[in-house]
Amino acid sequence: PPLIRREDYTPFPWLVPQIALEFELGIEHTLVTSTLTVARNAKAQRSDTIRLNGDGLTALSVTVDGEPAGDWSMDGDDLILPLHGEAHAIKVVTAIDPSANSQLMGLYASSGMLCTQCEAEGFRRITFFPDRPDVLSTYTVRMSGPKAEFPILLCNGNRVAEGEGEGGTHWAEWHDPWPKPSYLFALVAGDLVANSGRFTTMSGREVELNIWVRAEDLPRTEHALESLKKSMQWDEQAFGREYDLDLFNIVAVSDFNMGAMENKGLNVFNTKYVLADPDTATDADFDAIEGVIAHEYFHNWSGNRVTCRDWFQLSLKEGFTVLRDQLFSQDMQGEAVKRIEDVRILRSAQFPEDSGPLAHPIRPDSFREISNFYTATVYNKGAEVIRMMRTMAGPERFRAGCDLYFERHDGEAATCEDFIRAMEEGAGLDLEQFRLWYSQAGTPKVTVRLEHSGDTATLHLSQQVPPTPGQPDKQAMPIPLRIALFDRATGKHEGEQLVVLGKAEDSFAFTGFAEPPVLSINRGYSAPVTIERTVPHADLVFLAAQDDDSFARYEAMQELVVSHIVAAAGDGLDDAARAAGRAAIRTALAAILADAALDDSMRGELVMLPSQTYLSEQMLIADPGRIHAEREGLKAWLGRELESEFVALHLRVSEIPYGLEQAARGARKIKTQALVYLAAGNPDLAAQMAKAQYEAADNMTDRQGALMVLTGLDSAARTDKLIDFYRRYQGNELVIDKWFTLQAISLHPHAIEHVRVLAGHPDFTLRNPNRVRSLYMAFAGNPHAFHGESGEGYRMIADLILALDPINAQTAARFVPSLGRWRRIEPVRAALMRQELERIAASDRLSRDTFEQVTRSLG
Ligand code: HT7
Ligand code: ZN
Repeated sequence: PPLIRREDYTPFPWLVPQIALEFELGIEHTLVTSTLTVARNAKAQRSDTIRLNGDGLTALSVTVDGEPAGDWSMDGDDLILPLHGEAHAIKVVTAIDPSANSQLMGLYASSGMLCTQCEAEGFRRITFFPDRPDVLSTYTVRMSGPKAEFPILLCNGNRVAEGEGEGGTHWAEWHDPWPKPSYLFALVAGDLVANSGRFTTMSGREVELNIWVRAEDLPRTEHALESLKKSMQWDEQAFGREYDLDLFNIVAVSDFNMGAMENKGLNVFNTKYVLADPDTATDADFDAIEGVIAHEYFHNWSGNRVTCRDWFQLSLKEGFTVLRDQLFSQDMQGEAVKRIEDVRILRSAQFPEDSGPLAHPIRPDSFREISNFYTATVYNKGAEVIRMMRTMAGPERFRAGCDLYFERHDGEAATCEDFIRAMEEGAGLDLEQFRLWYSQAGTPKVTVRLEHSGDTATLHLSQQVPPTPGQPDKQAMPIPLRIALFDRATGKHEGEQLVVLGKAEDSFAFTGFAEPPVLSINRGYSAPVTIERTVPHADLVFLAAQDDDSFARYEAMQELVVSHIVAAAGDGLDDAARAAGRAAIRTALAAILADAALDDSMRGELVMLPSQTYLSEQMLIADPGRIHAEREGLKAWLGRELESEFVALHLRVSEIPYGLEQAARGARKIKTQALVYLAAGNPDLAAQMAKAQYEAADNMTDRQGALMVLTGLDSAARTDKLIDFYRRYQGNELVIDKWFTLQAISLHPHAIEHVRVLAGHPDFTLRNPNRVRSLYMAFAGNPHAFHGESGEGYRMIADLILALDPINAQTAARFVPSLGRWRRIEPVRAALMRQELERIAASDRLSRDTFEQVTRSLG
């Protein structure tokens, strides 16, 4: 497959101002007639041919200006048509079989309905078209089909006409007034019902809102509808962005490659991000639904009204929209906890990407398959980069920059550079050097030393941006660090400051400190970097107990644990050092458990041990077995040391009745955390308590939490409750996904055998991405099972990739990074991982998706 380079971008020689599409719908046979109005693009180089992208299509007929075209040809999958005039009408007919589309890109069938996924390059699986985001057209769509099978016919924009046809068919015509690229096209036909609502926009437009689902799912749609209303309201108030159609439809489908899709006026969602009620969805599910609904809604401006010029600019819409959804969720769910959760995701998903063979800048320079670049780097690091601009400018000036960007580029296909320029002008920032954040990959490491002499504290900072594939040498980047210097005696500081480290090394002096202060740095996680410093345990215990920045408090606790486990799993610790490290962690944890001023939700964050992935990231070469043993050993020791505190905590929060308010949600979170420590320290006691929690549960958060703990233990209640859970929820796809996941992530020593058996379960199928992820993605993230010494875990994932690739290449390729980390793993396991990658690479029928990921991982 060819390498596509950012620097090779050229505008398309033809404009396509209008497209009329006609669909004669059938699950196995759909006929598509597409009529394009094309005109020469004065801003591009003249060409006397037009390239219409296709993917697996056959043209049944091609006409130009009403005459059959005899001179078209195929170049690979693309249709090439000679065109000599200034403007033409091109008509192409194609036939497709949605039921055979297991890739879930283009038009496909899911549970008896038809739906589309066109981003990034799915439209070319429906009809021949210049399938690139800088070709914007106005769409008119007519669809017809059997009414009994497809009573509901939906498309982008507004329905302008409908009627009955012959032989039990009906039809509808839709028009979208907003020009859009083909990736935002959507069509849905099926037997659906809606939970409907209304929203009045700030200028008084009445918008009809619909959440479309299968009839049996209707009772679980209220939260999605409310989330949509909140998102619409928030975008008006926080960004001044108003909705621009009279209708906003969301459709939930069970078979979906990603979370959701922002098609203009017709968002298509994975059911996982729509359906919720307390019995079937956890608090985390409720929050994720609110966040994803917001994300897709916010795309209406950051993505749809202003779209991307080419796919290298993906972070322009994704990074920005993730930041917008994070700010929204901070406002809805609480700023401190949400920030910690977002940083945890960044560290566990993006940091490994940035330090491995698949590292790429947030604006990549080249790709073979764009689907491989919907990554945590483009999304989450992209959001962090824009967040840094906000931190440097302050919220008001940042808003002015956003306003200018939307105003200047409305209706255009823009670039990251356009965004940066709007920020420079609108927010008054100099971003010359900051542009490096768009072009350099790798997580910068900032080394910190605080020196004290006389009444001056001097902060010495240096930065190092590590080499990444294709980028051996890096330049220093501007790194905004929010800091505070605490007086040890009073526990107070004189105000937070922002220092921007713009050079390889720099020093910053602060006066008025008779005694050495305690440094709190990168508060709120103001820059996506790692901080390296030698700091006494006592300072970290101090910050964990009393930093007034919640994130910094969490960070101090993490640093305390990370430094201990990394030392223990690396060179090893002597008894005295181990005892001192553990004692410091115990002191800090006990203070957190005892702190009556803390809300339980924040307590739940503070007591969470760093993940194995994050711990591995801290080591040049990681031994997963040793890290796992040290982490579990520490957890068990803390569970025993603080057993009575955890039992008392569990008892206290168990008294709080189910509710959606913060206090009750916090109670549910810390309840299971307490069980997790107890399960490590005193498994018999924890098994009893988890069983009781499961039996008393009147909501999924408590029930799933209890079952998660039980699944990791060898107790009689384990099998009992797993059977009960399955029976209780049999037929509910999303909850059965949880059942698969709980067993795949389990700490049980036989987890790998359980996964093997579950792969043969009648409910398991490779055709549903949620089900595949629920078993195998969960397993690949289970360190002790996946990294088992025999290499069986690696074999299992390689087998999965090979089996899934022909069915769903996008989903298969997403499993490759778990094996691609081999260079950072101890040599015996590394050889086994590499061997599996080579076995995959040896297949001669790999998809472009998997081929690219495997080659990069081995390269
Ligand atoms: N913009 C959407 C991306 C997406 C996607 C990409 C590739 C293949 C399938 C897909 N489904 C959705 C989702 C988003 O970021 O909002
Ligand atoms: Zn998005």
